[in-house]
Amino acid sequence: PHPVLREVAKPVARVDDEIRRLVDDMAETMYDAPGVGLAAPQIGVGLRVFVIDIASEDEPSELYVFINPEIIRREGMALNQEGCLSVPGIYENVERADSVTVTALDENGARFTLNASGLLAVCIQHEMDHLRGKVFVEYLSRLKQTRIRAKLKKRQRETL
Ligand code: GNR
Ligand code: NI
Repeated sequence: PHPVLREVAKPVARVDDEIRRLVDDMAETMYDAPGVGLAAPQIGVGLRVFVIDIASEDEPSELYVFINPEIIRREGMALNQEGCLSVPGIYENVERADSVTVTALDENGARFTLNASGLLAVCIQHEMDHLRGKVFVEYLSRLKQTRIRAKLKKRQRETL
């Protein structure tokens, strides 16, 4: 429920050492969680930055860094189960584009364009939502959202 998750992230003005430190910190946080993606607002930083690594445990890690990303193509529709590090333990189906093309800057400030489908496309859209202050549970019915809020509150009470 932290308000930073509802805020619209601001573009990065310059990809400098401070941004590279942020990216390192985010990658470490994502791997430690563990998660397959992490957006800057999830660690309280309101900038348009996210990292993704969808490699499975038996594969070498492959970190994608997205700075000031924009989705420039969406195609098809697919229903996928999603989770979120900011909504721990909740997994629900969300409908999204099946494949997307995204353009962004990498950690060196170089522009790249990527075609993505499958889990990578899901993650890119999930992280893009974090940058506009949206969390995946907002796609669910009011009833489900109310139940999820109650569940998280109950768990918080029990872990205090
Ligand atoms: O770790 C994560 N797993 C995941 C699974 C399905 C769809 C999206 C995700 S992203 C999530 C990490 C996260 O919360 N990123 O914002
Ligand atoms: Ni998330």
